[in-house]
Amino acid sequence: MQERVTTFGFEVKGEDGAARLGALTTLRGVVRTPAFMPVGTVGTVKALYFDQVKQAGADIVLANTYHLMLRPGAERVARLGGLHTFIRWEGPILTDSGGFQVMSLSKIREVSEEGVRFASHIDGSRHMLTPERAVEIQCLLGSDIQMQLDECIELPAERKEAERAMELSLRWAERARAAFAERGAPGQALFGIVQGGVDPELRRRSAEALVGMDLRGYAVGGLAVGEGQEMMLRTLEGVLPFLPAEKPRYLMGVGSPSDLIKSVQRGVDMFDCVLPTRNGRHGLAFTWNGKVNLRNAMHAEDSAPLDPQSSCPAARDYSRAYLHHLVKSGEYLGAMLLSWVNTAFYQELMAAMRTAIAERRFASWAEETLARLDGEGS
Ligand code: PRF
Repeated sequence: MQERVTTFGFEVKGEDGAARLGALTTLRGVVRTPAFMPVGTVGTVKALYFDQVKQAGADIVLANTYHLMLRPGAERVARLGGLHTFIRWEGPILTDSGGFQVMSLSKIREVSEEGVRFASHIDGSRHMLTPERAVEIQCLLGSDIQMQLDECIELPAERKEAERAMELSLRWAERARAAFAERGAPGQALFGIVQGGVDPELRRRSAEALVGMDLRGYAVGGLAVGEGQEMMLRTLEGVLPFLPAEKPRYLMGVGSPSDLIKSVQRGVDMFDCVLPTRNGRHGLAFTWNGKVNLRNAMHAEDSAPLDPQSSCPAARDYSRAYLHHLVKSGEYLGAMLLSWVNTAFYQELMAAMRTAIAERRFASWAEETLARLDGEGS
């Protein structure tokens, strides 16, 4: 009989330069890293069955505290057996804390020491999210990895403003840690989030303080918010040396294939992003030869598939002409097939990175792949 895993763990199994090959162990299964988490904001990876998400190779999905607390409500999900049962995904789930989504979705919001008060983008109802309530909601949902409540500011920002939000996020991390120590189930994990804008000194202070709290993993937040890839990578390079090698590192809300490759090369282990599914719904496909815009008339009579070598039936068996027709007609199936193509491509990309790290040829693989993907314009 297999031994039951009761604790959360992370193991670095191989390294190539700063890139790491690892395994994150949760109660609900092992996550191979570097990992890309498809985004299942409201409990669905849009336009896909979870069977497809699993078959594409995803070990873990992300869901959002903000959306689920508003609808259908965390207490209701708990009464229905928790999020895994409700959505029928048996693997690990990471939930974001809501701080970022309040900032990007709710037009009426007020940040105070206590937390963030906001009006729902759905019906205008008023809600309060505190670090403690964010932990409580994530416990009710039953996610395997929880994120602390943080404040992600818009860039560009004044240093003073970045410092205020970073320090507030640290005080919220401490409150989240205390709440999680009381409520968190064995086997669950709470991650801290490094903030501090693009200021290396603020980032270092944020990272060091969080590391002092001895959390299970560390995320880098506040990036990919308009600063550009070069600045994002420079900021990342300034943060990662202050994070412990033996803990997982998660870059939130990133990114394009080239963002992923360059961030893995710098030592990131986990990612999430709406790009593959959102682009899929908008008629854009990711392939090993770059991005393909299926709205383009050049595909109207092209009977070739997107990628005859792909592991994904949608990329391998359907003509570009048919995909073009579906997208032009605004058909649901167009969104479904392209979300599938892109979700599978992102997983193929992560698998290729893991192989390249294991075989210690990441640098040459990255150079070749980035040249090949260059058509994507990221
Ligand atoms: N904080 C949280 N979630 C996030 C971000 C953040 O800064 C980002 C920024 N790219 C995406 N998702 N909690």
